[in-house]
Amino acid sequence: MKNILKSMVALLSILVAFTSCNNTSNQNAGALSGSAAEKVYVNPGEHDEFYAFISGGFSGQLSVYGLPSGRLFKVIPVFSQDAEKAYGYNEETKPMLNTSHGFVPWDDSHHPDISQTNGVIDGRWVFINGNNTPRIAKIDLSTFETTEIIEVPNSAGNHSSSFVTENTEYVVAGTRFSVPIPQKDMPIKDYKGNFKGALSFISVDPEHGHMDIKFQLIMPGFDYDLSHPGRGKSHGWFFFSTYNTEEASTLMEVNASQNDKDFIAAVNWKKIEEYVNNGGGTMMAANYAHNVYDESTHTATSTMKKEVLTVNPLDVPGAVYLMPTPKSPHGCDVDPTGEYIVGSGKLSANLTVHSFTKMLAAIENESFAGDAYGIPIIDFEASLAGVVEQPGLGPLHTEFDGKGNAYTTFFISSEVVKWKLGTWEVVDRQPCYYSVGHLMIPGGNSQKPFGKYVVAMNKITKDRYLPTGPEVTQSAQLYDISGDKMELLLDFPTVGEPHYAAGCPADLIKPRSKKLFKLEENNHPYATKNEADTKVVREGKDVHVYMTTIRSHFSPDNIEGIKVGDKVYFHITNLEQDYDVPHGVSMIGANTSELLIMPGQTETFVWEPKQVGVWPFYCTDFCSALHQEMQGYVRVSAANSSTPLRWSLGEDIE
Ligand code: K7E
Ligand code: CUA
Repeated sequence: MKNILKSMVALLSILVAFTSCNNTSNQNAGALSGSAAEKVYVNPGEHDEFYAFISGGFSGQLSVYGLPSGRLFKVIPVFSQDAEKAYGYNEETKPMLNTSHGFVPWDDSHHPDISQTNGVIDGRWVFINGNNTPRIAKIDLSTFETTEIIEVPNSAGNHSSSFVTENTEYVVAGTRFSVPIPQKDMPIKDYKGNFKGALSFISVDPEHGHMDIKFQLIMPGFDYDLSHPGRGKSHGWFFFSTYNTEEASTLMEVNASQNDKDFIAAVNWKKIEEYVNNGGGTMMAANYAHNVYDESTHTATSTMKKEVLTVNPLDVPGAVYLMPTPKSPHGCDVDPTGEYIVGSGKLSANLTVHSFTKMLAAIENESFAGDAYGIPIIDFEASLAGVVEQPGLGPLHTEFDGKGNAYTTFFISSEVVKWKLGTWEVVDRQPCYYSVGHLMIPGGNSQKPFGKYVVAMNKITKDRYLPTGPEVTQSAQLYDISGDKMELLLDFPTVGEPHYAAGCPADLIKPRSKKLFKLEENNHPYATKNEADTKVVREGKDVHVYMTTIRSHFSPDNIEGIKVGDKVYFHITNLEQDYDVPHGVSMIGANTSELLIMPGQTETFVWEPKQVGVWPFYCTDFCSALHQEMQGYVRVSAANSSTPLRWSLGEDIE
């Protein structure tokens, strides 16, 4: 009880500090100099130097910005339906949102990470996690489309995800919430010792990027919060921060804050991979969706997988260790050399930095301070590289500039603090407006950061923008970090709540960006490749419309013989073969979104007419001077009518 009271007092004082920091108004708001404006100004028609992929948090999506301008280019739909692009609405992409719980049209996405080769960002794919219904998505950076989503079984609150190893061997997904594995009906109070935490290593095919769960490490029932890969000298290892090593299941704000230290778990995945390749591990029954979008058929398929390989850490001696880390660490960040692992204890006054070299020595010397469920706990001092003393309040996340500096966000004191690796001295600090979460330096999670800018992503904006009612935008802030002192350059609003982001030089992605889909490579089963082949086919109550678009008409644009009670599939192929000429289509009363069809692509929407009449459809994307003429009619007759099925373009139906 005394402990509980103590923690409550500590938490209260943090809350007070938090509130007061947000009450201080933004004295520095007007302090931007002309040179700051110049640094973010991108001349009209010119391109930004960097792409930034910023997580959409509770929007479930991923937004694409340019840096330094902060201009928003695109919101890539990932885990949530997007009516603008028909994602999750058209027949082709609905399977992307299939899960073991059925169709789940929303998620909470936190941590994008760009694929790497030899520890350097390669710009091929970006991965991102769905927290709520555990999933990992892959986005192809030639099309900027979500092309694969794999559900993660035995996981809940898929938060210490999705970070890639230095050759994208794996994208790693750790569970935030421990759960019964396998799931079963049991009393919540029996959590301790019975619930487990799954850390999933999802292999990525080096050529096609196809994802597959290679193995799941079944760990003690802690909360696995953040993770990062080892790199360089620590390549082959993965680090996960934990909290709730108390294994509490209620009043967590108090009960999960009892232990003075929680852990950073160090996992030697190379060792486990070897064990698994030699037949180790236990195949366990499971049920999870694997959804793949095929660019040639422009269609996604969903397959339910029925088993997953699990590994008990005790079966692979020398593979897993626990490094004590003060006060419920959140961020778990590895520097570009792979030597330092930074643990950000949310309730700690100091930042704790572990040394990979010292960790190996401690393992060698067996400098252990006991074990947790048989997993050795390394002596705190033995792996400790150093401590950044009292840098701020409420540390969350750290990024690196590749020049020996680290940048840590402090949620409570609302600032970014720059400090030196090795000497642990604080060298600069800049306020954030307000309550910063993650930060991002392009390439910051790799061996080669591009240390020119840091983007801070804020939870609260208060007075920074014109008010928009009770709901105000979340926001990012851009700082120039090329000099000794950070300089605030720009605020820009974000879509949803930004958690992490990933950035890279534009030149990595720009030359590979696809301009159109080749019509001759379109293998959609309902593709229509020229107007002569357009038709309408009735199969019982299902009617398939094979339709094409080209500036500025639909073919056919008059259809008769549809009846109330029919299910009409509009399969529309955009015949255009020019860059940036999509056509849209929408049908009155359709219980779905429009389609937005890229050149050479086929998409399908379903319309179930409920009322007799003559109903128009039209193009929704202003595609030409005669866009407004791009329209057509469908005649809907009574269910028992004998109106013949007919279709036409440019002639009257007799
Ligand atoms: Cu927002 Cu990475 Cu989900 Cu910290 S987490 S802020
Ligand atoms: Cu086609 Cu507007």
